[in-house]
Amino acid sequence: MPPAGSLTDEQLRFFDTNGYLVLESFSSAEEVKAMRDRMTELVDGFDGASAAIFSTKDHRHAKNDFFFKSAENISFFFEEKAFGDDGCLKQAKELSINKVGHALHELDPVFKKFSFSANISSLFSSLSYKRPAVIQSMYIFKQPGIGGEVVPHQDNTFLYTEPPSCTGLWLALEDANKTNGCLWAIPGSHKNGIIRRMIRDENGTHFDNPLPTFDQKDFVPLEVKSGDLVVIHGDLVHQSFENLSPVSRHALSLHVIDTEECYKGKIHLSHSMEIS
Ligand SMILES: O=C(O)CCC(=O)C(=O)O
Repeated sequence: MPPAGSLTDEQLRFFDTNGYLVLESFSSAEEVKAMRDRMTELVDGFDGASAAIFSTKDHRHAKNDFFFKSAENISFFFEEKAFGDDGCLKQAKELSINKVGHALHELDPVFKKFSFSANISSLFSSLSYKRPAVIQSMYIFKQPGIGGEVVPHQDNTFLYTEPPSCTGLWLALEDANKTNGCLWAIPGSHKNGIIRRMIRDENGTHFDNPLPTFDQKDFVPLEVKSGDLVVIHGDLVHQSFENLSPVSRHALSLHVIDTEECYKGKIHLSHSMEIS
């Protein structure tokens, strides 16, 4: 049997038309368990203090160095709604963390094994990448009751290369559905190019264009099972809603760029790692 990442012509056509693709049962139950268990250990070892809040609504995390330094380490970010009026966590730290990132692929053996597996490598061969490199990795919790929304965006806005080359990989580590905050995407939206870019300069970060209003009727839910992988074109408009349900929705997200001809110094590459 060909590796799970080796795409058929039909899958490539679907990806080209829609800008996303779901690869069912990409990861085994053992692989998923290994990553979930490892994250439990990492959270156990987290002191609960050295962290920032992550919010895609106001991008407050991008206003301090903690976020940018996290490209080189394993940092913890809290949910916006994790804190009470007294400034203390309302629940245990393991139910308060929004995500952990962004160098899990580089620094942690369990996440490294997945990120550089033969399946991932064959996926990027199928997508005709010449020198694919993982530029960031994050474990997203989408906590029960408080899991924050992720507003509509394109990954190329944040991980810009010339020409654009980012592909997102989103591995479900639990079943994801409309109730617990699955991904939603506008099929075909990747055909319209990049809407806006995040610019980082001496004044901090800003966007070159405002975020347009999208018609929610254009989004389709990407409901998936644990172990399924969603492949996301860098120009695909996607989002996820708040998780108000009592069930978490863990996922691992990797972003991969092609370093062969694309990189023009716009993003910090020193912590990207090539997929052989
Ligand atoms: O997990 C989510 O809800 C959103 C993740 C996402 O948009 C991404 O990884 O690009």
